[in-house]
Amino acid sequence: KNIYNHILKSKIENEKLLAILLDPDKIDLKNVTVLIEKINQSPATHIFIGGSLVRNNIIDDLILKIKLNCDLPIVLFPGNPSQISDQADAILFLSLISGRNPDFLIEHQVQAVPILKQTNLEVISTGYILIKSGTQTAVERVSKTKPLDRNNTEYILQTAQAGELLGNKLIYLEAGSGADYPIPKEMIKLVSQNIEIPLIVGGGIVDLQGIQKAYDSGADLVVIGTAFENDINFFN
Ligand code: 1GP
Repeated sequence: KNIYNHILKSKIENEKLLAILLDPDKIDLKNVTVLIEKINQSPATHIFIGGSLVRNNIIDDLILKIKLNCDLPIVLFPGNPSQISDQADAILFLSLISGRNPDFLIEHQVQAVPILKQTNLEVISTGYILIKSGTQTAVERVSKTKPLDRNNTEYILQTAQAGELLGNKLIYLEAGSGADYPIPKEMIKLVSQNIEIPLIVGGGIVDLQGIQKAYDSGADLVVIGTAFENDINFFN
C-alpha cells in the first residue's frame, strides 16, 4: 500500500506523474495487448480505470490482462460502486465536492464500504471538483450536479481547501472527459499554491503541450483519456 506515498514523494521531489485513463466501455479486450504495448512506450506512470457509466462488465478481466504485460500501478477511478475491482492496486475514493448531490457526496461511498472491506485496495480519499468547461460532459449528466463556474476562482479554491480540511488526500480538478477546453492554467496555479496535498488535473487535454502547461502551472498528476483513446500513437 504505497501508491499514495509515491504520489506524495513525487510532489515533494517535483517529479511529475501521468495517468492514462481507460474506460472499460470503450475497450475491446482483444486490443488490450496493443494498448499495453503503447502504454509501456509512453511516459505514463499510472493507469486509471473507470468511467461515468460502465455498462460492460470487463473490469476484472481488463485489469488481469493489463497486469500480464505491464507493471504500472492500476488505480480505480469509479463512477459508482459497481466499478470496484479487487484486481486493481488502489482506488480514488471520490467525493464530488463541487456538486450538491448527496449520492455523489456520501451515499455511493457508504454503499461501497462493504465491497471495499473485502478487498486489499489502497483507498485514497479524493476531493473531486468539476469545473464548467464548455458543453455538458458525462460527469455532469450522470451525477446530476452543476459544475463550478470557471470564473469564480475564489470559490473553486475554497472548495479545494474545504476538501483538504475535510481530510482528502488528493484534489482532482476535472474539466470532464472530452471537455471542450481544459482547466485554465491560472486556476491550476491558484489551487496548487494554496493546498498542501497533491493536485490531479484532467479533462480536455488534447496535446503534449497541454500536459506540459498543466505541469508548469502546478499539477502533480495529469490524466489523459480521450486523446489516447482516439489515437494510441498520441505519445509517439
Ligand atoms: C476524465 O480527466 C479525465 O475524467 C480525462 O479526460 O478524456 O478529456 O482526457 P479526457
